Amino acid sequence: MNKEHNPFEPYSGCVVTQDGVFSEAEVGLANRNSGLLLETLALDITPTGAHYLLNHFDVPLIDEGAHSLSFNGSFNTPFNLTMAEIKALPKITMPVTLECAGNGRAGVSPRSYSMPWMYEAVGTSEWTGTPLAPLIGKAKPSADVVEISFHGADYGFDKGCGHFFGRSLTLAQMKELDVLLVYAMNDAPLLPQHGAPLRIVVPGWYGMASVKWLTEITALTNPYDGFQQVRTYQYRESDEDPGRPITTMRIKSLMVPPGVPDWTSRKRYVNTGPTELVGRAWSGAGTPIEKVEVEVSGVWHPANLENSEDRYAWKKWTFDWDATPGAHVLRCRATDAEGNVQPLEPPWDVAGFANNAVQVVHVFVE
Ligand SMILES: Nc1nc2c(c(=O)[nH]1)N[C@H]1C(S)=C(S)[C@@H](COP(=O)(O)O)O[C@H]1N2
Ligand SMILES: [Mo]
Repeated sequence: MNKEHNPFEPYSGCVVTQDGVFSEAEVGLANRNSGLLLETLALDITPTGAHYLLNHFDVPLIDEGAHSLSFNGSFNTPFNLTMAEIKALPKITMPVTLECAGNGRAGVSPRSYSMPWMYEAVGTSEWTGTPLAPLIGKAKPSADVVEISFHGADYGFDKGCGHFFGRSLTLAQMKELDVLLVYAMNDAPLLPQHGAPLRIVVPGWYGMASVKWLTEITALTNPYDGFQQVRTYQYRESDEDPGRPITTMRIKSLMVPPGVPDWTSRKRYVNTGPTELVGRAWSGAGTPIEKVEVEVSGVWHPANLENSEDRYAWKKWTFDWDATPGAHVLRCRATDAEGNVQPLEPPWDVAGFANNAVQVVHVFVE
């Protein structure tokens, strides 16, 4: 494959979308990039098969026995590690909530033409691996290094530009973040679609930072200019806006839709009487959740919030609802310890990134 050649040019710019009407290409993306089953929000840890997926290109099928990770670029003592060597390093397991920065895009109007997530691009897994910082320390970045970049084995095209998926973090961000080099998810080897045999997990950040199918870690003396770093994952007001990088997850909460669904509309049917509403709330950078509120047909009530020591995992909340007959609209809203609160309407972004507006669930009680 000639990687300089681009068969998809010229890139025609933005595609016009219609609210609530999804193109064949968008449905195709949604079929490949499955979402969390909202009923599994009742569980602390998302069953692996119900964890959302976001794969830009094709899933690389990598032979673990032949795979190695290279630390290269401006390191004073560069080296390679085989998977066996990585698995022999100090091992930790950490529950971390990952959310795609595109989560909620389908609710932003006008909708950006991309993966049309509604609420379900989030999940929490027990990630097992070894802390990355000691390995970066061992490779010794030279004095003029400003960023560390992470490269995936997956190659493809976006906006007429061919590239391997890659992301970077500054040295300062590396110090702040508990980045983990991960080879297992929920006590089992990583599945191909989640990055086998090796990925990173960047706790507290939106998912794009957690590079899968990791092949190389490079020390850079200039900021990384890879497509997935500079051409996308930027907050932008308009197409002309140069943008501001997307980093940590915004405060958000979701609920398990109560009762039973109507097959296609997903509207809910609930029996009259006591019903426990259950959900999760999470925030970026490990900022604690302060409170969760539930709105039932226009009135907000405080929910019970469970304590937990896991800084980077979502928190459980519950609310005892005495369901009265009729049609109701349920919403939930979280606030974090820094006073950030979920908006009632989607925040504007050209690409529909980081929509943390409250979830709306329609129920019919009888
Ligand atoms: N190499 C590579 N890494 C990647 C991606 C990708 O397409 N290629 N997608 C990113 C995005 S946008 C997200 S949200 C998470 C999703 O991780 P998951 O599919 O394991 O849930 O992986 C990130 N890492
Ligand atoms: Mo994502």
